[in-house]
Amino acid sequence: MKRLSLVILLTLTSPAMAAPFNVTEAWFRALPGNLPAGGYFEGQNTTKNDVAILGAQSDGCSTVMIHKSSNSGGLNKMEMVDQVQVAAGGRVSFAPGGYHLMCIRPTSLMKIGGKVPVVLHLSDGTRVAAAFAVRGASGK
Ligand SMILES: [Cu+2]
Repeated sequence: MKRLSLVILLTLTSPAMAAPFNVTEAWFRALPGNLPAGGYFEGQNTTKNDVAILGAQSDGCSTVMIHKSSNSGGLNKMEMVDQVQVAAGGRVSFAPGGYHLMCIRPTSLMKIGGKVPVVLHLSDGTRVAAAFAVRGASGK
């Protein structure tokens, strides 16, 4: 009986549950003029279910698309992606040279040194909000 109450106590005092989908190291690469800004982050699916990232929206962009960069035969190309699967307990990396958010026609919110809010749309209906730091062309 004593052991049981100890277990209950430990459960009650465990740290707050992590968000079902964690977004960290989020940033945009802002380019001069109205050029599209690439958005990068590390995502972690902490649930026991597979999910997919279906899209995103941001007040910092007229439109946000999901792109994937690749290099074949020395040729860099970029294509639109419908969704990005993230397995249960898995991670996904949006990084230069691979998956990225493409912020089309950035708004005046996209200022180097500032932050831009982004909402990711997941296949389970979840909306994940994250603040993306705005960096310059060098990624700094
Ligand atoms: Cu792109």
